[in-house]
Amino acid sequence: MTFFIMPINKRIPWIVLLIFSGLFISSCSTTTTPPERPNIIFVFTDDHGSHSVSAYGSRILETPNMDRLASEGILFQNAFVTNSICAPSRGVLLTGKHSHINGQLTNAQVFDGSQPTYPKALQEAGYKTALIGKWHLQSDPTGFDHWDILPGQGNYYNPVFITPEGQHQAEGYVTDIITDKVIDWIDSNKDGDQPFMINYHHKAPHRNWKPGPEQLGMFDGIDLPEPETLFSNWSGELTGGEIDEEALEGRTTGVRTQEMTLMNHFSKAWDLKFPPDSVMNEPYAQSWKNFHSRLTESQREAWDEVYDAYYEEFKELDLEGEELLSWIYQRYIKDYLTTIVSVDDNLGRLLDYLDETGLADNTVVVYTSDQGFFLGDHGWYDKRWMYEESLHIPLMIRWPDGIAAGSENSDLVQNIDFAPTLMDLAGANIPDDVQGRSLVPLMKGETPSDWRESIYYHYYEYPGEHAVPRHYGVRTDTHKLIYFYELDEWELFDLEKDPNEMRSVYSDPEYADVVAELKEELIRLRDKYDVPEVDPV
Ligand code: SGN
Ligand code: CA
Repeated sequence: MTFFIMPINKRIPWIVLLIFSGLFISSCSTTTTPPERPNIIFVFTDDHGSHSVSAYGSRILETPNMDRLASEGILFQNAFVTNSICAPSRGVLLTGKHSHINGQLTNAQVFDGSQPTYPKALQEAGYKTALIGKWHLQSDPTGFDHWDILPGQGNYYNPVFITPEGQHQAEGYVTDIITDKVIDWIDSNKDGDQPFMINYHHKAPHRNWKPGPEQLGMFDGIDLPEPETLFSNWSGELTGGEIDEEALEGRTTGVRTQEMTLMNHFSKAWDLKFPPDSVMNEPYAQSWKNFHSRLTESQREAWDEVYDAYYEEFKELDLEGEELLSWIYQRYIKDYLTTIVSVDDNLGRLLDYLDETGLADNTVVVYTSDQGFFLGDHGWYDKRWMYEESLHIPLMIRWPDGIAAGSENSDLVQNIDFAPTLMDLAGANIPDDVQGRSLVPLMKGETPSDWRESIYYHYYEYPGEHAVPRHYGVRTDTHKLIYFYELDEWELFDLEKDPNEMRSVYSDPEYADVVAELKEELIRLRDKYDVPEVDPV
């Protein structure tokens, strides 16, 4: 990897130019009548905020292979989840139904794998199906001819995998290993008489963001741009707990009481990865020690060389307040981005493999994530909120035989649409009770005239890690109304005037009509999606 930077000024964002080495193969594709049964590769990352993808205008990273996928296919500008947390998002992916229907409301439940899912529908339609990587649904996968999954959250280094035959441990970095397994499986199944569909599920970029051996230290000596809202200070984390009531006017209790600030809820052990001996009394110390001791000797040497230096810098600088937050942000975002660099490199490896084998033209490659993520926005990490950073997901789809290169779509699409889309591509029957809609017409630039004009969202995991209160809401192209129902508190955002959602205008008389309209729309959506009156958790 080579990259150059042009620093301008510490407070004005830096321009960062990352030039990635490696082949950049462009293919000229034309729209032709699609063959009936394409192969499908569903690339699914864990917690990938789209503001770290250059095709979405990221200011902090170049992702050449993701960009290649977008420029050779279609990029969806307005793709969202229904419930911004892992297992629920996977339940939605499999079923095409909201959490209250598929039963996966939080990460705590065991997924009911006996219900209809798209992998089963594809199997019935004659597809060979496989799942490799993160699963997180506690029950064994159903609907897959082959599966090889990480237990729970899995490990970045030397990960254990579970298959129907039992467990095995691989040596190396998880993103490389998962990709090797995916390419191997495709290679052994590409010449059969069945089309294939594979779920290629990464662990990255999930917390606690461990760089692979090739990415260790790759952003050293560079200052990455800070998000505009890094110093929101909504829980008084920069002012000794004192909250600026005026700045928070109209905001609900949850933003003050959440536990996801880089300043106060970032572990020196687990998140900053200080040497295990230096953080024995810190939260997560044991998990951190466990990780450190699972590295091979050469992995540990390479790791310690880089991370010991960060710890020394931390001690030497002895920062406080905003300067300390800036320092933590740099450490956080660099670790986070290194994991994405590896995802991007491995995506390139897969795309090259598809080119070399002649599979590229009639293989649909979908790239998306189980939810978005706060990348220091509002001083936070994690997800869960209906706010843009965690609600929005990257979504790019390439299919040279079926999608015109360079397409873009800005309709409101949601993860309930994945299952019906994949069923549609495979020529499988889409059951009437599936709540999403196929994206295939949108992929061809033919949005149906009755396409949705608003989306429904509902987050349930409270009490829970990071203390985000339960809420549901509606988002249109221009506004978002959120109801924190256990607190009986509302927020309304004007997304055109306030894209960072800094100020709720719920009580502003000028927005009374918008509030009334959106409340009506929320009732309509809850009715349409059969949401029970009483909260199902
Ligand atoms: C872990 C993380 C949390 C994260 C949840 C859910 N803590 O518990 O920060 O919110 O996963 O993430 S960690 O100490 O284990 O890193 S999810 O993507 O699986 O829903
Ligand atoms: Ca996730």
